[in-house]
Formats: sequence, structure tokens, C-alpha cells
Amino acid sequence: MTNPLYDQLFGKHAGKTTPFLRLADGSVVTHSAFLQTAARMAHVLTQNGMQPGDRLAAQVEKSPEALALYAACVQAGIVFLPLNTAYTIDELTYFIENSGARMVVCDARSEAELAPVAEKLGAKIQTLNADGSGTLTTQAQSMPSEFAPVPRSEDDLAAFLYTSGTTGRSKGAMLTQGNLLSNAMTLVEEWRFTEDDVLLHALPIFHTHGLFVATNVTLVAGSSMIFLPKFDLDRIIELLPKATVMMGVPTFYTRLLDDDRFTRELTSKMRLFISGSAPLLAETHVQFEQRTGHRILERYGMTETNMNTSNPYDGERRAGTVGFPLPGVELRITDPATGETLPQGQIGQIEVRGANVFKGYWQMPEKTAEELRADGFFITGDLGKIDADGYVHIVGRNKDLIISGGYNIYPKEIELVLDEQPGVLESAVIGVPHADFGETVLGLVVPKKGETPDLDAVMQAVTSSLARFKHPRKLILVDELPRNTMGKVQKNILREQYADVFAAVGN
Ligand code: MLC
Ligand code: AMP
Repeated sequence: MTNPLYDQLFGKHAGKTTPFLRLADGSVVTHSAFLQTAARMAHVLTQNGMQPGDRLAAQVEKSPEALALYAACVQAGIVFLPLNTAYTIDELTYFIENSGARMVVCDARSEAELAPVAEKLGAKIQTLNADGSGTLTTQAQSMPSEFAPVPRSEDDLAAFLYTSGTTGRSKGAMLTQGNLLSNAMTLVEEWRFTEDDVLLHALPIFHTHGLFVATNVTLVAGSSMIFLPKFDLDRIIELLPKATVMMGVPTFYTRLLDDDRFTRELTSKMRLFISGSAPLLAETHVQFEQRTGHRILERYGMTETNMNTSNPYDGERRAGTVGFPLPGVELRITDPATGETLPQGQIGQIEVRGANVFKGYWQMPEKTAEELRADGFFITGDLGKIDADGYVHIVGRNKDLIISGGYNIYPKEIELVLDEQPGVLESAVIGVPHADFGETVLGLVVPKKGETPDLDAVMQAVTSSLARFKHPRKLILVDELPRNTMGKVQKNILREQYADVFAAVGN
């Protein structure tokens, strides 16, 4: 018996002294050193009672040790559940409880707050700090540097990633070993990754993009990564000449274009720039090519499906499109009302099927059935069309979702908080254009008759319960919300009406 994900990502590098992670201070973590750290951690997890299939929830800063924790989970057959470092205690409590995590790994600063949550569930708690210190690494030091991988099949769960829902409650997307592995193998081929590649990694490692796309692809190909704690413009400019590939959300590329140091010469050794997680404006694509001579390769994916489409490596990378379905991925455009496949060229909902598509939402069979059809097609909630040359275009969303700087924000979650505040009758949260984040959050608040809600206090309530990136950048009092004949709030009208709100105030 084998552990396919472990074998293909990690096991095959055992004993290699080749560089895996190149850190900002110039030091290098070799494949061998990385795997030893992971093996030691796997011992700590199992000695703390973690069994294959148990969930481990981790809210930790990006570090080599945080990545080794992912490898340790894969090796021990534990389901890895990484969490955004911006989440508040309220948000974390939900994820930990909902997933039934048996272990919580957090920064020492959060331990006091999270310990009661873990205790209530009977979960163990360990700490792992940004500098790699913590109880987890301390215990790991005395453990053996080898750990026999727990046998797994491709159908076994490898990770849970939570993705918000239109009802405001997040759903745990269950990803199998096979989902992750099949996609990584495909992307290595499609994007021509080799051992010689050096990926400039500035994405967070708690989402599909930074963890599965960037890291898994690097590992399958045996490439190395310049591993930065976060996106830092100065560091990126400094390190680009040492890299061959970069993956980013569109905000990365617009920020680079805003800097005069970002030149053709600076990028002359680069082989490939990849963009995804949010729409890349055709204008950015064109500007990027004019400045650097490189055409950004845009691809399209989701938490539930990993990557679905990609512009071609060879051949035309067409601005404003997300390219072609990846090998092994079927993509169809259907009528949202009937589910019928639409003729080529028509706009409808994008559905995908393939080995990349997740197993369903954790303990939510009804939600799963709403989005994952019996024939295996997943309804993405994105609206698109396929043009005459086969390129997929995303033209909108059939779901009430805001994407800010690559982070997904579900308006309902914010509206629920706003609606509870004193003096607030109801609210509508919309995404409006923003130069840096692509879209940003605007909250429209309708007061109760004769009352004037204190917007500062309302904002304070939002701040204490929701992560910073979800906070409305502005709250505006309005007399009423536009509604259609069915009584549904017409957010499209609001989006048009407030489209210039951030342009106008220069934010
Ligand atoms: C940070 N902030 C954000 C934000 N990121 N606000 C709105 N939207 C965001 N995306 C807030 C911070 O809390 C802070 O608030 C301020 O903005 C600056 O914070 P920072 O830490 O300095 O971050 P910054 O450099 O601004 O971060 C922007 C960013 C980052 C674009 C570099 O958000 C990022 O790395 N995004 C990548 C997200 C990602 O990986 N998505 C992939 C999802 S997977 P204040 O009060 O100080 O102003 C997926 C599937 C797929 O979608 O297809 O890939
Ligand atoms: P998430 O749920 O965080 O995985 O986000 C997935 C969503 O991001 C998709 O359903 C799309 O709406 C959006 N997305 C990802 N890549 C792209 C892209 N290249 N262009 C437009 N939208 C994208």
C-alpha cells in the first residue's frame, strides 16, 4: 500500500540535498531537511492521538514549518484544514467546531483564546509561531526524523478548505488525495515546470492558490521556491531576477505595474507569470506585455475544483479569457433555469467535471446535492461562454460573491452582522470597483424608522466579529433598497449606482 499524494509530492525527494525553499534571509531549506521536519511533526501528531482521517485545523503564519505541517498531515493521513490568519475568534470557532477538528495548531498569541474552543471539543492544542518556534516544533525536536507514510488511496481525504456560502455559513470542501494530485500533475505538464524552475512564492498558504497550485506543482516538478512570508513589493522587485516563475492574484500584477522599478530588464530571466483567483483586466494584461514583453498566463480555478482552465503555454494567451479546459477536465455551459447545455457562444453557468472536482461539502449533503450533480458536474456559480476558438470567458457570477484582492467575501455574512445592529432595519453589501483590490466591499444601511444608527459603532461590531479583509471600506445610510417585484434586493442597480464611490474619494 502506498500514499500517492505523499509519494509524488514529498517521498520522492527523500534524501535529496537539493534546495526546496529559498528564504528571504538567503538561507535554504533542502528537500531532505524539510522532509525530516515533516516526519518529526508527523510523530508528534500521532503521539498526540491523531488518527488517519482526523482533522487538524491550523491558523499559522507562513513559514517553512507551517508548510512542513501540511506534509506531516499528508504523511500521517490526517486531513489538513488551513485557516486564514486574518480570521477572528468567532470565525475560527465555527471552523473548528464544524470540522470536528481533533487538533488545533495556532500562534502562541491566539492560544489563550482558542484553548477553550479546543477543550470544548476535546481537541488538543499546539502552537506554531511565525519564526517556527512553538510547542509543536519543540516536541518534534526529540522525535525520529523518519516516519513511515500511512497508506492512503486516491479517494481518501487530504484537506478541507472552507468556502463561504450564500446563506452566510461556510462549507468545508472535502478534497481527496486524487483531487490534489491529478491537478498538480496536469499543471506541471501544462506550464512546463522542471527541476530548474524557481517559483517566487508570495501568496498565503491557506488557500488553493498558494498551497495546492503553487506548492504542489513545485513539489511534483522538483523545482524550488523563493518563499516569502507575504507579498512585499520591495522584496519582489529585489528577488524577481532570481526567479523563473511567479504566481499571483491580479493585485500582485497591478501593484508591480504601478512601480517604475518593474521593467523589462528586471523580468528578463523570468519564464512565466501566472494569474488567477480573480479576473485579470484585459487592460492589465496588455500593459504588462508592453512593459515586460511577457504575456501573463491567466487560469481559472476554485476551492472545490482546483484548476479548471488555463491559457496555453504555447499558443495565444488571450487577454480577458481563462483559456481552455485542462486535460481531464470537462467544461460545459448550461442554462441556469433548465440545466440544459447551451449552444456554443451563449452565456450560461459554467459546470465542470473531472478528477479535480471535490467530494462534497463536509456534513452538508443538501448543499452538496445543490451544486454537485449526480452525473459528476459541479455548478461553479460562475457565468461564462466559450468562444468560437474554444477559449472560455468568465462574464459574471451567478452567486452573490465579492472577490477582493483574491479573497472571497460573501455579502450575506456581513449583512447578517449589520442587520443585528441597533437602529438598523436592513442592509445590502455589494462589491464595487477598486484600483488595488479589483473589487472592494461597500455596505448600504437602511435605518429603522425615526432612528439614526451610529455607523462607527456598527463598524466596530463588524470589526470584532469578521476578518479585516471582509470589512466594508465604507458604510452609507440609504432610505431604502431597490427591490424587484418578487421583493428581492436588486444589487445590480446598487452596483451601478455606487460604481464610482471609491474612484470618487480616491481610495
Ligand atoms: C489585506 N487586506 C485586504 C486584503 N488583504 N483587504 C481587502 N482585500 C484583501 N485581499 C487588508 C488588511 O487587513 C489591511 O488592512 C490592509 O488590507 C493591508 O494588509 P496587508 O497585510 O499589508 O496586506 P496587503 O499587502 O494589502 O494584501 C493584499 C494582497 C493579499 C493582495 C497581497 O490580500 C493577498 O495575498 N491576496 C491573495 C489571496 C489569495 O491567495 N487568494 C487565493 C484564493 S484561492 P488595513 O486596515 O491595515 O488597511 C482561489 C482559487 C483560485 O481563489 O482560483 O486560485
Ligand atoms: P474560491 O472559492 O476562493 O476558490 O474562488 C473561486 C472563484 O474565484 C471562482 O468561482 C471565480 O469566480 C473566481 N476566479 C478564479 N480564477 C478566476 C479568473 N481567472 N478570472 C475570474 N474569476 C476567477
